[in-house]
Amino acid sequence: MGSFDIASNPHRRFNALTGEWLLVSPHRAKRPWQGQVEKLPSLIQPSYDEKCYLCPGNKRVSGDMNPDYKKTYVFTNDFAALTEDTPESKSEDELFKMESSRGTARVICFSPDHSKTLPLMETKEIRSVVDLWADQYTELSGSYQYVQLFENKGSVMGCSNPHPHGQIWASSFIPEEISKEYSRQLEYLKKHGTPLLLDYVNAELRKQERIIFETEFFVALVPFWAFWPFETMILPKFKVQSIDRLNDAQRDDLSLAIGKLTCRYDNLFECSFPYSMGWHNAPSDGKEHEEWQLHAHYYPPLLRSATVRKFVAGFELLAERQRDLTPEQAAERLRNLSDTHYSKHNQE
Ligand code: H2U
Ligand code: ZN
Repeated sequence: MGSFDIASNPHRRFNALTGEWLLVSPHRAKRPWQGQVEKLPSLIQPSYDEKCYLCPGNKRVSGDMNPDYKKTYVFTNDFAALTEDTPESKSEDELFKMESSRGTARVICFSPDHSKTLPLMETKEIRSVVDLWADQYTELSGSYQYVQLFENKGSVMGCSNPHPHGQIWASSFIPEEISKEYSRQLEYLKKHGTPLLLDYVNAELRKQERIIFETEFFVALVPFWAFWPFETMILPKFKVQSIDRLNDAQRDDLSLAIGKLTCRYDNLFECSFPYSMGWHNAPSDGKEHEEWQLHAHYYPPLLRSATVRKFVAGFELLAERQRDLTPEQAAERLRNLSDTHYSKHNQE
């Protein structure tokens, strides 16, 4: 038994943001990259699909017609998981606790072009999406305790349509993940007087082990406690609680960062890279939320190639989440990728 080496010995890492432990087994990841890396045929989509319910001018399942939109488009989800007019109900029974929930769900089209996913957009086109997220947050945070802005991309993530789009769910309650992050950030602020994620991003910038890239105002990194093989976060380098508070220059810079990260993701396995991503804005429950820092999480399911995904089963489902590839190895791979999309390289 020699001395402990974090790059090769099994260990547990603590997620400072959620308070959960994760098992890391780096010795198991020694094999992956010798294995064959399969390539999927690149997902070429037409700019307009007459069968797509999100394309401009097309009819949705509800019978409503989409307008001939030019940039972005928002509508109330025809199959919303939350309803605005749910009757009040609550049970405090210790074993059968429940409460009724209210909310709304919207679908947002990122582009009128059926084929233009975020990594294929110009920075100024991504900027329209950032502005839309900010406006939606402003509007919905006036009526709901929490607004979740997210994107489910790829059929492996259960996304039903390749047309570039995201969703927004606004709820009368603070959901579980947010409530965990709130407790941890509040506790940290009380102890140190500074926001947890601001101290975290500064510490990561000093270490330079998990940074993928930096822009003027933002950092993309693989968090120390990442669970998914290529999980990342986008973090601001300055104090800000929600996306609506970003100024013009910061929004432009964020659009650049989103373009770079999603492009590197596509380049990793030369495919339209699937993920679930979302913004964690401060809850809109009327509190100040000095503890909160705006951030995005990207959770991609792919492990070794476009066709090998990670499954959450066995020990991970029953006991504790686990990963093989270390966050440092994942960051190194993403750091070394190009900011030019592979489809453009291949055209040259
Ligand atoms: P996905 O990201 O899961 O594919 O979401 C697409 C959403 O679009 C889904 O939540 C909604 C579905 O309810 N939808 C409509 O609102 N109208 C339609 O005509 C089809 C799909
Ligand atoms: Zn479409």
